[in-house]
Amino acid sequence: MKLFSKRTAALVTVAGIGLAAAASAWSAESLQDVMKRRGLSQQDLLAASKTYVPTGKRDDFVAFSSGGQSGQVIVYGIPSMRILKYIGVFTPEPWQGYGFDEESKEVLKGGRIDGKDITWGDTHHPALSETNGDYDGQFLFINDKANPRIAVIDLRDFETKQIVANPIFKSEHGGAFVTPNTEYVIEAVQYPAPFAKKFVPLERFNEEYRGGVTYWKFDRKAGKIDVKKSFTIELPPYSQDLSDAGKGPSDGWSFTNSFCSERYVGGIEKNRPPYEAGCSAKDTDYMHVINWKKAAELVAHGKATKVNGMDVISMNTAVKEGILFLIPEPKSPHGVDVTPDGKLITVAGKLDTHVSVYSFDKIMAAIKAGKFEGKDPYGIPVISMKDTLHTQVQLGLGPLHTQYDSKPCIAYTSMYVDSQVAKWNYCEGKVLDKINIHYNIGHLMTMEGDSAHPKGRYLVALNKLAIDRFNPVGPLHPQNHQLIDISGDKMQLLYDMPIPLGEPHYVVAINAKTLKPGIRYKVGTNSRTDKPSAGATHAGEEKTVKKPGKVEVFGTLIRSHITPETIEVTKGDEVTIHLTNLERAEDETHGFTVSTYNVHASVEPGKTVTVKFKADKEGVFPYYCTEFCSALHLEMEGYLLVKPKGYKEVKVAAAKADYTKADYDKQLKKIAGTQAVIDSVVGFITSHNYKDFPDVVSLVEDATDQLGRMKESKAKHEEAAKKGDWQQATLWAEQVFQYQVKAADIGLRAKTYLEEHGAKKVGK
Ligand code: K7E
Ligand code: CUA
Repeated sequence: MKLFSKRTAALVTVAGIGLAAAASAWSAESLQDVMKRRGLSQQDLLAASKTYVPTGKRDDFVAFSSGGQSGQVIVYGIPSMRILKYIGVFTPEPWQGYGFDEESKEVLKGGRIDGKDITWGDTHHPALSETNGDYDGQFLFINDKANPRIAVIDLRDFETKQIVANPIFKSEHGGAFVTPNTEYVIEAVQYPAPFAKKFVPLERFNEEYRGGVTYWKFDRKAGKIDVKKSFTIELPPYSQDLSDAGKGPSDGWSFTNSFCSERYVGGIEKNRPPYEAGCSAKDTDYMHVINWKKAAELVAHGKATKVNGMDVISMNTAVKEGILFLIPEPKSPHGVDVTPDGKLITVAGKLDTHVSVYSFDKIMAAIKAGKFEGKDPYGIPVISMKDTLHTQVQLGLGPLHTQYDSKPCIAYTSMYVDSQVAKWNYCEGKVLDKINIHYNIGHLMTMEGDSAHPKGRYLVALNKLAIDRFNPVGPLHPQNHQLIDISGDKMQLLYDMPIPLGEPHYVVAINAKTLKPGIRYKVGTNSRTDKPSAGATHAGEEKTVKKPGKVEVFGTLIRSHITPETIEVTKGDEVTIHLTNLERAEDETHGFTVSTYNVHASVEPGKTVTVKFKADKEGVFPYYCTEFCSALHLEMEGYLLVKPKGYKEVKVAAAKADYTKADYDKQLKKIAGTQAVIDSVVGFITSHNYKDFPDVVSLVEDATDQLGRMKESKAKHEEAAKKGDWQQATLWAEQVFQYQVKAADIGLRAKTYLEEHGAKKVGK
């Protein structure tokens, strides 16, 4: 009873004071006043209204950005640019317990290279899974450039499920890119190196250093990359760069850029001109054109050789079988982007002012006719640029990447040196508009802009430098993602978003409605494998199993209680604690830590998590829930007692508090009062059409569950009262009250929801 009168009173007071104080400032200040006070223009206001998402409303698109060197993925909404989540991928992420619980440690183990943990990642290119060339919202892939790895994230729970390390590459850049039905995830080498794990002198660069493209087979059903069915095509030691898969008419083919096809080896220490000079000497590099469908067949027919366990198709075989071709492309290209209809391929040369648009039909015609201008030093046929070009358009300085609009023939290209985005028409080869970027744009991204059906509307510029855009925070600046409205003829800059996690190379955005993430796991799920956890524990089945040198706890978490409340072990024991979150309620996550043992877990509703450590120091170690989950969150606690070896139990009289019948009676009054409030809330809910609101239905289930737990405690306090044990009676009565509080809390949330969503009274 107290609780509610207090709460309601507090609400009234807060609102009252707020209104009184704000009345003058709030109601008297007009939009014009605010504009004047804050120095805002009409243009600013327009931009603000295009990005503002009112409380309770959601964004239209969800973006997945690489988190750069953090090894994470940043999730944010568009147009609000509100950050929604950081997903731990290649590196530990404490909040989510990623890299702290045993389940996620297993995932990170997949990213070990030569047996060593790598605790950072140079994440570059996120890619969403596709069905028929369109984003299907099921999976996200991302690569690590420095340590050639690819990660798989399941978008049902936004968790990383798998990391695979490339066994033959020493670095990679062009990943992750998917084929139109996510048959493969493409990963290309950046810096050529010997495939074998051995020393080869730089003097043998041309002969023994190699580039390549790996096609990682994705098993959609398993939600995992199938390493055994993956393969690599050996390529010349040109620095392969980005890739894109063909779609529609070009499905089955993929395109990979390169730079430094000069095969230049620097070494100013030996008086040789530096890499950057030697690697950009020629006017052209090569685009690799690969028939991956046929390559997969060749592998199936045993035409590949195993290198470090990976199936590799040699250049010789690739040439002989007609699956590999080269086309010159302008100087040091960066992006290669297939148009939504799959007919054209746009390449931007960093050191050329043009974008070059190649025609897939023309490429195929040249191949069919056997019309080549020559061969490269490795015998790969070279198709001439002029035989395959659809058009070239002069855009400006430092063109890098291209994305497409929902409007036909419209493309956007980033220009690093000019710090601009160019809007142009690739069918007619015309520049339409340019906008300034702050500063030095790298990638750019339109909504679903590399899919078969781009959604247009917004463009995000990913800028390499922010310089003067934000409040200074020292020499290391935030990164700047700029949101641009592309719905009209002229591009309009809407918003600067500082990203405090660098360097976010690339981002993909999907229609928010396509994503269907869950809100809870089936009770007892190991979220990383998607299978029932061996540590899964249901209510009432909690136990501690002791074996020599080992203690294994099967525990549960539910507001506001950790079972067990005491864990007793002996110094030197290996302690394994499985925790199952029994909550069904949305957003009722519990955390778990044991003081000073570097243990942390995040246990979302239904999940089972395992932490493991050696109790190598004796003492008393509180453990507790690390998420503010309920009014009694702080009381969600327990003790790990690590006893010295050979410790003899001594009987210590338990401290006894004094309770009287009066205390017990007070409790009963409190319970009765609270029950009255619960009844009124229940009355409100059941007199409305709450069943039409799934969110409320799950709240009601949760509240009923809490009330159901009351029975046992009630029986206990009544039993104790009969015996005149007022301590037991008073405390078990308190427990009943705690269940009431939780039920009431949920009930009130449901009531508020119904009021805010216009629930209707049902027939009486
Ligand atoms: Cu995608 Cu430089 Cu890694 Cu372009 S990259 S900017
Ligand atoms: Cu559970 Cu705090």
